[in-house]
Amino acid sequence: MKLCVVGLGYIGLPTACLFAKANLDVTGVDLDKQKVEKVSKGVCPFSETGLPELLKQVVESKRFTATTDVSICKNADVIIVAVPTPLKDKRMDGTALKNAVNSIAPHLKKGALIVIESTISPNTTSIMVKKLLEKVSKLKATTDFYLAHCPERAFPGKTLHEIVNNDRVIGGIDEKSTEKAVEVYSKIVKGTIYPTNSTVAEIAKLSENTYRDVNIAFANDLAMLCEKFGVNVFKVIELANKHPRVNIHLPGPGVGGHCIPLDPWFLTEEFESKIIPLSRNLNDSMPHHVVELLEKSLKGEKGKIALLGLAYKPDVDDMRESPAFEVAHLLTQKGFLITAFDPHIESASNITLARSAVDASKDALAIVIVTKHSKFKDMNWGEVKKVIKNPLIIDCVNLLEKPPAGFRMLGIGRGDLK
Ligand code: SAJ
Repeated sequence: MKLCVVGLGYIGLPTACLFAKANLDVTGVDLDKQKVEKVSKGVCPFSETGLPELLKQVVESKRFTATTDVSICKNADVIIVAVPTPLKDKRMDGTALKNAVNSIAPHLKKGALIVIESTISPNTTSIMVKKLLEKVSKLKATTDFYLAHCPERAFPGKTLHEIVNNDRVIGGIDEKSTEKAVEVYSKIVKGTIYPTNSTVAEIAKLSENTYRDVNIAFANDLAMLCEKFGVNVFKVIELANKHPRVNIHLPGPGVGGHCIPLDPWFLTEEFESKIIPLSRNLNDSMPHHVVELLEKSLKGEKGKIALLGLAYKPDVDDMRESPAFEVAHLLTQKGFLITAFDPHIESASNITLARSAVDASKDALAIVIVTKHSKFKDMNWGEVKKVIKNPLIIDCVNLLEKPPAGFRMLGIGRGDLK
């Protein structure tokens, strides 16, 4: 079985390698020449647990090759599309998806199966993609080719493990398409595969991330309530979650990443949701709350602020949509000077980086902890105390139970701290 994966990113590349490992003949296609050259030599273009070794293995065994030439799809029995679907004006930007589908369609061979893995708005598969494929290929969906949506659930840092072991929802535009897609994914997925139609699959995927965003918004709301009532929200959540059917999420400085801040908006394109915009806007307001906490303690004094953490979540080097940048932007607007330190990040555009937390804290008026990196847990606060100008910590991620010796501390949801 010949398989093409169009889009060799965080999802496409691991997926291609897993199919090659299952002994399919796999060709990866990407617009990025550099990336194709690197991948063709078995060099992984980004960090992901286990992927560099697997890529090397499948390139050496000649099960996987990469090219920029999409006409290679003419031989493919299966074509998987895993290209970005970013957000634009609170709607899905389908440009890359349309371009990918348009480039594949002229080479579509009869009987081929096309699978869209990208996260997409409801009905994208059965309307936009289907129409485009039929128009350009002159072939007819369900009689000449098969089409399905197979959303991914890969947690960055554990992508390979999750692609293989997580349950999977697969939705075709018709029964045959669903059947074909289930047959293909059974070659790499050990989790249970749940067949459905493409619209259910699209909405199920978006609902997973929207569920998370709405629950994070509730946690953030609860955090501000606990600040008012002078209690520790993390204690409240810990105890509430002792209930067998309660799973309150955690508050934070905002919601980052390339999925959670985007996917909920895909659901509101054609539907007037009440809770989705409310939750999105509440989560996006959290950087303002961080600044409020800081200004309350500094009483008008201006100067340098040390930002600890730039990544959007703990122990990754991914900064996409990270709330740390919104916090830095708001503080800069208010006349503060920002120096950041993140142990997982060497360079970041338009922000001054320090080589250590102590360096960042030199002469600082406060330290704002924005990412709960494990490496921050064994911080040498004695060293920080020696160089900081004003020993104040704003803990946005519940890194510290109580302030280190000689420091004052405030935190999101930490109404117990004065
Ligand atoms: N966050 C909170 N409070 C929480 C959990 C997370 O503030 O209780 C914040 C994080 O700090 C981060 C953001 O939300 O800034 C997103 O974090 P995340 O843990 O949801 O991570 P993602 O976006 O990397 O992964 C999500 C996952 N979706 C679900 O857990 C439902 C993952 O399984 C998906 O595969 C991924 O989105 C995706 O690709 O859709």
